[in-house]
Amino acid sequence: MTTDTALKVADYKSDLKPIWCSGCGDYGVITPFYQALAEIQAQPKDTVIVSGIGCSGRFPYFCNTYGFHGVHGRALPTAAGVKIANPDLAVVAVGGDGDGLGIGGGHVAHVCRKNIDMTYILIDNSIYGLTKGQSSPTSPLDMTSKTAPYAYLEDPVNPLLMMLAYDASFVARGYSGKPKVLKELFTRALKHEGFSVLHIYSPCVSMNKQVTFKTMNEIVQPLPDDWDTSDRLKGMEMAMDTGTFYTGVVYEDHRPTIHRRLDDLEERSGRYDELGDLFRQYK
Ligand SMILES: Cc1ncc(C[n+]2csc(CCOP(=O)(O)OP(=O)(O)O)c2C)c(N)n1
Ligand code: SF4
Ligand SMILES: [Mg+2]
Repeated sequence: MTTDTALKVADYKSDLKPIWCSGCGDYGVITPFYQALAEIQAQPKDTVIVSGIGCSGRFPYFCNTYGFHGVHGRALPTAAGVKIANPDLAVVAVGGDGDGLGIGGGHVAHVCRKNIDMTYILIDNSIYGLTKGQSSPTSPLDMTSKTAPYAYLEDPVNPLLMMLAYDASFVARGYSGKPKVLKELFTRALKHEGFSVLHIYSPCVSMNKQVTFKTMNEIVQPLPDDWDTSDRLKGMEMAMDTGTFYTGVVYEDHRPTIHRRLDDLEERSGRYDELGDLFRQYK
């Protein structure tokens, strides 16, 4: 139910209009993101969007929240730092396939296993868009690019399988050609208490002529209605089916976040004066 004072979708848009190429998939990501922020009535003053570098890394500029456009590959550790400094903030990290799976790929495991309460939007276009078309960790085998003029000779990273293997506590997959579905996925990811990852395929219409809206439309399908989001192994099996791009919430687990574990330790430490004193010093 909304009231007159409720925030509207327009309240989450900044004064800067996105400068992505015409037809870029990222427009189909940011619009449902604004809608989800309005749906959960996120307070702009309590929301921080942290990004790495890339076309996708421009996200914070276009949102009427706090933002931090950091360095390439460091969206996750920077976002983790923001959350640790002020756990009351809602923190969202955003970045591309190059940012999050190439230069920044080493951070993923550690954020997943800490189960920090924040959301990661991984915007995948299988290319380095901003730097004009080099192969990325998700470029398919044989795809040509500026750096692979004949054929790409490496096998791609499977982002979904990776997030499930590292046991992120919420894993979903979406597609910028299906913005209505994305709105629901963003809403659920933002509400999840713990580390939520949303892997979104978002075609780059300028630099990647091989994985396109047309080729993606042929393989995108919703997960079955009776999908069991508690079955991680089944999720991993599904992630290995690279012929179909299933969208939806793949996996959800409700284990305590690191902040809850810390609170619990603090409570337990009350039994040991020395440790209790130490905690109080840093509170
Ligand atoms: C340390 C460092 N290395 C390389 C670059 C150059 N660089 C900027 S963005 C980028 C890749 C962007 O690709 P991706 O993360 O997939 O984002 P997209 O533009 O596709 O959204 C690279 C290599 C940089 N800015 N900093
Ligand atoms: S280069 Fe690609 S990813 Fe970047 S704005 Fe243009 S279409 Fe979008
Ligand atoms: Mg990219």
